Amino acid sequence: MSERIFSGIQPTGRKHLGNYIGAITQYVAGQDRGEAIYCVVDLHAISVPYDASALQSSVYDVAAVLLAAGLDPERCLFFRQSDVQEHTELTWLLSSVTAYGDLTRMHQFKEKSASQRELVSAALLYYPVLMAADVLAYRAREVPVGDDQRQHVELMRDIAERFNARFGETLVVPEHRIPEVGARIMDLQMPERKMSTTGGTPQGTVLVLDAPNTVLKKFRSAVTDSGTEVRRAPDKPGVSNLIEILSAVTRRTPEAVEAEFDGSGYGAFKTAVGEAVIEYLTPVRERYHELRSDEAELERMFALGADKARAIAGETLADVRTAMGFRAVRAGQ
Ligand code: AQP
Repeated sequence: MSERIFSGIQPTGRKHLGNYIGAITQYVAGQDRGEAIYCVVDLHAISVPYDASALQSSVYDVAAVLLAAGLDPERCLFFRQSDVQEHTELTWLLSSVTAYGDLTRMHQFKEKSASQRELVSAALLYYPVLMAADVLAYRAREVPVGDDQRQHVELMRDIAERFNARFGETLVVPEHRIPEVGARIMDLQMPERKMSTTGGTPQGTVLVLDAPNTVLKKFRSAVTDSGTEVRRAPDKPGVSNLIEILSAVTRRTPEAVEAEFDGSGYGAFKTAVGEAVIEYLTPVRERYHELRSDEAELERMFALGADKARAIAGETLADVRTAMGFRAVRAGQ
């Protein structure tokens, strides 16, 4: 059987270039490599303050972005996390083999809990256990993610290994797949921080659905440094990031980008990166609007996906329940 691949993405239409290069392009490529399973992780979205009345709309937004990028429900299994209740039950069962201390050490928990003003929810702490349940429910071998999710995938490996050691071989221990170029796209205004939905600057965050002139403006005002050379270096995070972006969107090596722009100065280079990104994102933006307008079709796709997902996750959950000493409860029982 071909490799099973699983990844999830949060519901928002404000997907940025980091999400696109680091994760979404890998999802599309995964369809040709193995049995690809992707889901919109709406249950993860409630770990921070959110607008309940806008949640479904955000789910449709991200679904349309993914389909516009090339996800094809005929070639992958694509569903909405909250439609498959097995994820939540498995989260609780896996929490018994998850170390509390590990959860408090997760970078994402530390950063996001520090930025919450009113409530640091237990859901924020539990986020990686739910993510482990997402992947382990499908016995996926490969998890395509950006570099910021490396620690969460390490944790889900520990959870699977501890479960198997305690209750017998039941779960597949997954591995992350992080792209060589574009695994960590940085904010254009603060290139020492990753481009981010919640933690970045608006001017330094390029959205997949930004209008072309907005994209160009953001690149033209990108922070560089006082030098003139277009080359990667630890003391040139802004220029290094732009080289990485151009390399990813034109599918060339960073060395080839450096050679092409050798001696051309930052102004011309920034404009060239902006124009290449516009060319890269325009077909996605155009397809998005068409797909987003048909919510009934998106719902139909989610319903089909959920049925297939439940069939797989239900089997795993039954095995986990049995291994842990519970009655199995399979569909129809
Ligand atoms: N800057 C980035 N460069 C490369 N990849 C990135 N990813 C996120 N930021 C970058 C990857 O995108 C996928 C989307 O995951 P998500 O929708 O669950 O969002 P997230 O991981 O929480 O990242 P965001 O969108 O930046 O939100 P914030 O910062 O608000 O948490 C993941 O595979 C991620 O690695």
